[in-house]
Amino acid sequence: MKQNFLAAACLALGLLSSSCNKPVLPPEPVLPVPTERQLAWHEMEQYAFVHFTTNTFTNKEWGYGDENPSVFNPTELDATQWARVIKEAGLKGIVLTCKHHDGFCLWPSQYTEHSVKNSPYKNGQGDVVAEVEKACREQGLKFGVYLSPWDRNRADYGQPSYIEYYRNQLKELFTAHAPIFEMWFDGANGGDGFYGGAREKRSIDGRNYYDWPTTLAMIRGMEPNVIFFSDAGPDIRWCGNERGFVDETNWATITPDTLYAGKSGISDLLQTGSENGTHWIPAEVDVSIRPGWFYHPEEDDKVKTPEQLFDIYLSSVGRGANLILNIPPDRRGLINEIDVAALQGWKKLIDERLSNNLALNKPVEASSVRGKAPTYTAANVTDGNKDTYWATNDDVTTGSLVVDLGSRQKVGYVLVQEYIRLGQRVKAFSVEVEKDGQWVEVASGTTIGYKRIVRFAPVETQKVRISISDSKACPVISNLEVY
Ligand code: FUL
Repeated sequence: MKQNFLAAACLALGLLSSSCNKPVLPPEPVLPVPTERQLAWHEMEQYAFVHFTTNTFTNKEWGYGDENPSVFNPTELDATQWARVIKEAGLKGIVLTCKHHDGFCLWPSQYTEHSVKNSPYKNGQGDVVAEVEKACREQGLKFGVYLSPWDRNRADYGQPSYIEYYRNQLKELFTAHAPIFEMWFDGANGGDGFYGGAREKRSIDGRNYYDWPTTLAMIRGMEPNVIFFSDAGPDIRWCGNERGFVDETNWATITPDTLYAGKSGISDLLQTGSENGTHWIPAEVDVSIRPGWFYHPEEDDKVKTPEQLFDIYLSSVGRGANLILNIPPDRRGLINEIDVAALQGWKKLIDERLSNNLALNKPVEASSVRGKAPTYTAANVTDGNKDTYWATNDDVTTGSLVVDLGSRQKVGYVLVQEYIRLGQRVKAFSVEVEKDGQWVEVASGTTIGYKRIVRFAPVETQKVRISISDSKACPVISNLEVY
């Protein structure tokens, strides 16, 4: 009687093997692993970038810094429209260019005259940063800031006093608009600029001039959960291109030293990360819905189509990166109707193709289960719970999962996720479908990471198998979806 009770308790707890002799401990993490704030960032998956400043009115991409603030005159600016369109597209936040390279500030900073306060916008009484933040809060979107380190307007750019100016502005933003989920540090620096009338080329030693460690510590003190973006992290990295993809092989791990070395091939490295990188610094894919980052009327016929945006989704979110999709408001201060239509079409494609998970709550069989313990059972991958996972014994670094869809279904996508709290592991996998009693390979890949979506020519099948053929340690899979 007592033994039966013990066995039942063991099974209920799920922590012991079916023989109930010894506890089956979870796999040891494969280091490095993400921080809590990085995990929260991974789960956002996609958000918007909004580029808007005097460039919108002067039709430039990089303002020189000598623009008269009077050119900034959006007559119908409606931040609520931005936030609504962005939310309806399925994006989870907005990162706003509070100041681009021209130095013009979208808020009435007390430290400069080069801002909205000297523009016709709301007769100098407007504050675009505050309006966008408020609209984000109302729509349940997160808010992030871009503040260009390179400032082509400031006379003292290149001097120590500019660093103080830059930090003062960060204090203004982080004090008035907390919580801020992401801070974008742009590495661009073209050298020449207005610089208070000097109109010259200035070169700075980017690695030392900004004294980033002090600046980041200051911000972290104000906003402990902020995610810092820069080419090299520290929290998230640039993906190495502005065309909307990371490599099919995408490690969230990388060694920051290799990024600072300034050698050729850095873009390739940023696109793949490194299998044995020392830090968890996942990639963010930044791309614009239009050719430029700012609105230009002549690009109205070059807005990406819903299909192009869907491809970008698969090559960013579908490869374990996050997507920051730039949507630049036009001169009225509205997201243009053409962009709105493209976003709506894109959302429709995602909903049509990736919202009816045929594998949800369907039975799964695994090649083996860690210690034969229910805690690590195969069914954890289809239970819709991201906190449960299937794992194998430590000495098993290959394995497969077969999901039975219950009846023949037309399938064309498989979505897989590793339980990244225990590190990124998988190096090679394949997807097969059962056809006339045989397994037929329809796709294969390398890394999985936070999320991997593979697309293949649609096929009818009742059973789908995912096989892991190479992994840094025992595979730990939290989710498997089929569409
Ligand atoms: C680049 C900048 O130079 C572009 O203007 C844009 O802001 C892009 C997101 O980053 O480095």
